[in-house]
Amino acid sequence: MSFPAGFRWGVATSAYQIEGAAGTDGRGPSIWDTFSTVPGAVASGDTGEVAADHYHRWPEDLRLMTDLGVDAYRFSISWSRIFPEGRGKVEQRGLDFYRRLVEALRSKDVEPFVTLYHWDLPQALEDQGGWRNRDTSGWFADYSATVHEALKDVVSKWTTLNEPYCSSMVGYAEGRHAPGAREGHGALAASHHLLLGHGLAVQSMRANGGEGQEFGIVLNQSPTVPVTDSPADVAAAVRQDVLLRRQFTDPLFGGEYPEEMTSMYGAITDFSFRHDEDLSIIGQPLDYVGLNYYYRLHVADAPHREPDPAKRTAHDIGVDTTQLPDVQRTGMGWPVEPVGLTEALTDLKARHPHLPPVYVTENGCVFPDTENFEDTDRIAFLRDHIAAAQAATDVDLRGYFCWSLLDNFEWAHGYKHRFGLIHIDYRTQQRTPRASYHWYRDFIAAARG
Ligand code: GBH
Repeated sequence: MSFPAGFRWGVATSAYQIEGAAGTDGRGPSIWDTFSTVPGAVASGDTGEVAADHYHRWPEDLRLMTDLGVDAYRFSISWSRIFPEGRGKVEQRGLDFYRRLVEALRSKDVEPFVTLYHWDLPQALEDQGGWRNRDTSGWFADYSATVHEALKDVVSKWTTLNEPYCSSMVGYAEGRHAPGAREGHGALAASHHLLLGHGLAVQSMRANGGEGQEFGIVLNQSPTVPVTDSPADVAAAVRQDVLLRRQFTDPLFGGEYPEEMTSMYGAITDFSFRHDEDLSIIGQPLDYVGLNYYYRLHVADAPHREPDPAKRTAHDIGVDTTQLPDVQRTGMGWPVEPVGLTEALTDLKARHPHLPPVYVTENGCVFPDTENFEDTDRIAFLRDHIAAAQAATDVDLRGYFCWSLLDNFEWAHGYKHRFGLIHIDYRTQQRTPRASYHWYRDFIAAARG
């Protein structure tokens, strides 16, 4: 395989999943601190309170990254370390932590790719309605501008949101993520306010100047495949695609929301949270887009059996997403289909010919054997997916980030599923590179030639 000069090879993490130190240096609680203590919300009652203790052990983690040979590291900033109350008083110790990390990365020629929001809203803002509240968009822009001002001399790649689909639909409609709500209208409003917050944040950071600054967003992109070519299944696939992908990509890159949204949520038809001026803010040009790929969705029509509109959520669109093709599955139950990564990349480019440059900002897996140090299934997975990314030849692909550097807090699954190239012993916090770590190191070295 050959890759263009300057192609970035990286690893990715996120704040709540690895940092721990939940009460340290003035950090305020986030919705994940709250949610993970709700009985039954997270497997085994796990929380991110300690996680991989990266807040204290980052120098060792940086050493492991340097030995791995990556030239880019994607991580997220914890909003509630910077603003413990979400807004108002700034916590300087939070900014100092990220400055130390970023300066150390730079000194090792690892470029920081900062994500400003990876699902951990300050609890104080959730108490004021969270992403249902339009004001949260502005507070996110204020927070982003504060971090940008503090780090713009050492950071040039700024991602606003990680997977807004998960923040709104998994958090406010399905209720499987924080804040654990099951709503219709509220979840759709959350989606819109996340997009608006993205646009306002990019505006305020751009206005803040700085050299070589680039702004983007990261989206999860599961291609949708109807299980038969019946009109009902095909229509179900369209609804699913609108929900997961086009609800975000159409306004971001096409300047408008999908027409289908006005009818596909049944009784949920009030979109008055969309103001006329919002689309131009949401759709302003970006410098890059990050794409996360894990699996394709195989879907069938599932006519509503529950007609009570009061019980509808924004996730309930008459689609069965539990259909599985006859292929290998990961430890998460996700089908292994590298071709889906080629499709995700080419679909996005086909729908939006003026798409900015693209990074694969997350790709990775767990398997029953990935608890082990000899994680051969993961090696095959990564190799095949990197090849699939490269096969999307019409896309201006600039880099690939493996999820994840370390084993970490896998949200509602707690610590059970281990996505790391590096194993963590959670009793001792000992780090041990797996076979996949050594494989990725050799692969990167060979790809650079
Ligand atoms: C990514 O999301 C996340 O950005 C990252 O933080 C995460 O660790 C990684 O995936 C691996 O999962 O509660 O079982 O119903 C990928 C898309 C969407 C996959 C939400 C998990 C909920 C799983 N994710 N989905 S479950």
